[in-house]
Amino acid sequence: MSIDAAQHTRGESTFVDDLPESADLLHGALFSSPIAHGKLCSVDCSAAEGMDGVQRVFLAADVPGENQIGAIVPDEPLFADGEVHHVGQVIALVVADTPEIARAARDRISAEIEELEPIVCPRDAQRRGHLIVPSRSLQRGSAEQLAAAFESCTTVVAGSVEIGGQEHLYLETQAALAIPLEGGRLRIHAGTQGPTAVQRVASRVLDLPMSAIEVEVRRLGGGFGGKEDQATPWATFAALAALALGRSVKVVLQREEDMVFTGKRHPYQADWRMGLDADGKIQAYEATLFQNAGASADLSPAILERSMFHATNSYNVPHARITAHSCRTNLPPFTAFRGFGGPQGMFVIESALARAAEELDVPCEQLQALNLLDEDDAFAYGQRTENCHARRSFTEVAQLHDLPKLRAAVDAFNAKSARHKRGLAVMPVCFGISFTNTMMNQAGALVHIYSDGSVHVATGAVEMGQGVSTKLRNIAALGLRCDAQRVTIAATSTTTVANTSPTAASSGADLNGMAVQIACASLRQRLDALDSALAWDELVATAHMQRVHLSAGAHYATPSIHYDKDREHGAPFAYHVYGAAIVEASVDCLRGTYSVDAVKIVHDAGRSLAPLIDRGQVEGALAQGIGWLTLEDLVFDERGRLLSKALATYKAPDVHAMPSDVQVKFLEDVDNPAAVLGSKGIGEPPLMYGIGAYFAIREAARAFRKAGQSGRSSEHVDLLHAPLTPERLLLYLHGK
Ligand code: MTE
Ligand code: LUZ
Ligand code: MOS
Repeated sequence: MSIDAAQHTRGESTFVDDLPESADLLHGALFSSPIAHGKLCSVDCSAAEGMDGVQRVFLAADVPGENQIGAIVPDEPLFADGEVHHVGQVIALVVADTPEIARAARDRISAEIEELEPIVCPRDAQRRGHLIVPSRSLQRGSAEQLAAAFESCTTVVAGSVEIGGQEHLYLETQAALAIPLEGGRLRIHAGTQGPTAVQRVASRVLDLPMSAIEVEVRRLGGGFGGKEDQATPWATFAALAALALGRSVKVVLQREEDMVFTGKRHPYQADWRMGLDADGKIQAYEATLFQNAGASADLSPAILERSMFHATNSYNVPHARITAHSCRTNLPPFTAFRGFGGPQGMFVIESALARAAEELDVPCEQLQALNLLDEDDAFAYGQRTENCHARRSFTEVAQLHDLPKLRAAVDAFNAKSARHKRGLAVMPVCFGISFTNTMMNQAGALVHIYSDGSVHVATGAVEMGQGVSTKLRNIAALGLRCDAQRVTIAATSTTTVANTSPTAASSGADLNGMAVQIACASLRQRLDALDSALAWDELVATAHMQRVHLSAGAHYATPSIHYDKDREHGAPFAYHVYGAAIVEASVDCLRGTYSVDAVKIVHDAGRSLAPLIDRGQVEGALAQGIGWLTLEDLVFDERGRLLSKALATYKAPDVHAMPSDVQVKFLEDVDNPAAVLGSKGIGEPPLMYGIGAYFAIREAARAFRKAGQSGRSSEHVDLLHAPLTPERLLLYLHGK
């Protein structure tokens, strides 16, 4: 069980907005652009400044250092300056005695904005040359070989898809509290996955050394990638005001502000072409990805890279070319979201396979099974598979649940039923673990054993509900050979472990866990040197008496990973996670409603560090994946305004959206030499099982269309776009 579970249940766990408030606390509210693209001519703050209880209004000119927060590309001002590039871009910060006064004052600010034409479509942006970074192309085999492979194929299919974005909907909205300390220093309590990122950006904006800024994170009420980079501005606003006013300042976004101001999962568009030989083997695959990056880079270039890497999912594709454009539009900067571009890349090849299966009139799972990765197969980025469980997990899930029988049952049902149809899809997943940016794959730990035998573990890992603290505690207890109950996990702080990567890329437990293991091993060695058979508490007390150093720090850097961007070649991942899911759905074809009935998963979790937590991660990720492709419809209008900006207009998956039958089996007897104690990262990969829900529903709907076109059973109907909402499904079922 999670070490936080009891506290959470009792309502005792604290989040940023629960921290004790000092008497001098002030509150911030943000005035942002109502216009997606325009010239910012003037801002009138006089009415706001004149209000009782308003302390100050901050604008771009009030930034003491650089008005710049872009981490990968310096293209994102903290405050809009001269121009606005998306709706919700912050123009001014109001600081007042209460949150109510701050918001009322914010509502009295006005800006004169000369509207310019917004771009909302990534293809438009690409056509006009508005790219975040130069486009990239990843290739397996030469261009000539690819062309020849297409020539030799007996089946070639091609198409286009559009994939929607996704709102993170973490329960705790973006929040930060900045406290001025003596000597011009600051402490920031931030709801961030990346305390060091907040520290670095605040230092740049405030023109202070990083050592003058402490960032502390107790836990997050969910992050899901939405706080990997995008927790930074709110913390920086709070810090700026706290430094200027010498008082504590809190900034907490309301739900609608959070939905409008912050970036989400990237919408993508893609063109693809796939060639198969007479045996059904994929010989050639080509995809062009158009990533809607929004108005500034944020993490888009890294996300684009992962989309490319995962564009062939679990398949061995001998000739491939993946071209990817990161397109600058006038929407909020899209950002990390569980899967980090991988899901979009995988959705495209699954669309191609589904279409190929229709063309060949065979069940898609037959084509999938034929093309799975085996040991020592190559990915398009050059790395080869090692300890590959793609085929094993696919075969196990098929055997465990008698896939041929499930398939026959679906076909039999559809033959008899006119209005209700069923569909089935298998979704294999192969996901690389490591930050694709090799430099980021490092972590630190600091472990203290106190003289009474209790243990304090500090790392750079942020607890966001994923259970990393529980895993770290288990690793420490094993390493020290003490009872897990003696181990406490510290709040994450830049003062205990420095220069940390964000907790992301499903590698939080991997990287920080290794550092903890190393620190504990050196402590244990010191205790073992006492050569005593004493029990833990006495052993520690004795060690202290004998002046043994009972603290240890350690650093871990993932060995042997590398990637050469110029050659688009390397081995960026420490290892891959594999699995497969069978998804069954049924559709009421009169009403366009559907249900996802069953999801049966076989997943490779390695040797789990906490089996119950890993099961929860699989189920939670699955729910997010199903929601992304079926219910969650992120809608912007042509002027770049978010229409789905409340829970009344944005349908998130609830318990009813989850299949009543979810079965998760972990592969048994699997080891992983590349991660701590043989474990595997688990946070992101299972999200992609949700892709199967889309294809299962789509298959049911196609069965209905086919039945309506008597005799012409293999007639091609266009692929649907995602998400497959009931509205979209109804149009497909009854449209022309
Ligand atoms: N689980 C919960 N409950 N809350 C979260 O915010 N984030 C996910 C995943 N699982 C998340 C979660 C994402 S996007 C990642 S990258 C991983 O957890 C990060 O944690 P880990 O690296 O410790 O697995
Ligand atoms: N963040 C990042 C990530 O910076 N690089 C990655 O490769 C990554 N992958 C998944 C999630 N977050
Ligand atoms: Mo997760 S998208 O790596 O925060």
